[in-house]
Amino acid sequence: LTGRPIFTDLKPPAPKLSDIEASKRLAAWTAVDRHVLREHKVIGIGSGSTVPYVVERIIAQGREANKDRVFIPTGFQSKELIVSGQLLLGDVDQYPRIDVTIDGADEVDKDLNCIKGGGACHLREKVLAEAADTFVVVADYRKNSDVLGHNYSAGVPVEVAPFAYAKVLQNLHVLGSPKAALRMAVKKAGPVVSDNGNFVIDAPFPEELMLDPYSILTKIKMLTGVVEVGLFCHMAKAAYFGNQDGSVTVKW
Ligand code: ABF
Repeated sequence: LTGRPIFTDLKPPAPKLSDIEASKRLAAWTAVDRHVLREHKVIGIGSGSTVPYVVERIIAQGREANKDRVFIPTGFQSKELIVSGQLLLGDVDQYPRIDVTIDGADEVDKDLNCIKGGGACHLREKVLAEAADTFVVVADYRKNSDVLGHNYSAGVPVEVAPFAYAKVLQNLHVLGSPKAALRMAVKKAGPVVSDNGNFVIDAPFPEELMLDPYSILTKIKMLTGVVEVGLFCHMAKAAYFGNQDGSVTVKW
């Protein structure tokens, strides 16, 4: 895998975490230490299970550092993290320019293209990534890939207007994803509904198409009814992956 391994002095404290949780925390702490600087006042907080460690590390920077900062969430979960951490909550309509956004990913390729949207938050995540001067990804070692689709077989998440989902499914089949399917809630009680009231389709594409994720992204975005695609191309400035041996692989 491409990337430069670095070793850190960060020692996750007790209680002892599983390898994977420790890896997420190492990535998150390292990224915060490098990218959330004293002068940063508007900070985007992403979604997923790695991001709580981002918030944990930001809180550890202390009250003084955080007292005149505002934190913009990508969804309900990150809003809760910000509020419960007693950090100041803002919204992207108040702060359309963000200093730094840190978020997780489902997979990151050698060129820092990402699949995101496993949590159905990728529309807001992309808005906050694009609004940020610096967008940084944090993840455990399982997310580090050369080509998208190697580690995350669920495919590309596509948020669609409910009215258009059947048509978009057909379109995705034609575009080269015959197994594209509507994401169902646990026990198939009904479709997953995003924070924006939309449905999500998961569209796995073969490797030959995933070699050029930007081309797939642009084709899917052109489909009427598509709200946003969970392919983040040319957006991340750096990605941090915690490893089992206590090192962090950095791609930039
Ligand atoms: C969000 O959370 C999503 O875009 C992605 O699906 C997921 C990554 O989560 P985790 O940190 O739990 O691996 O960032």
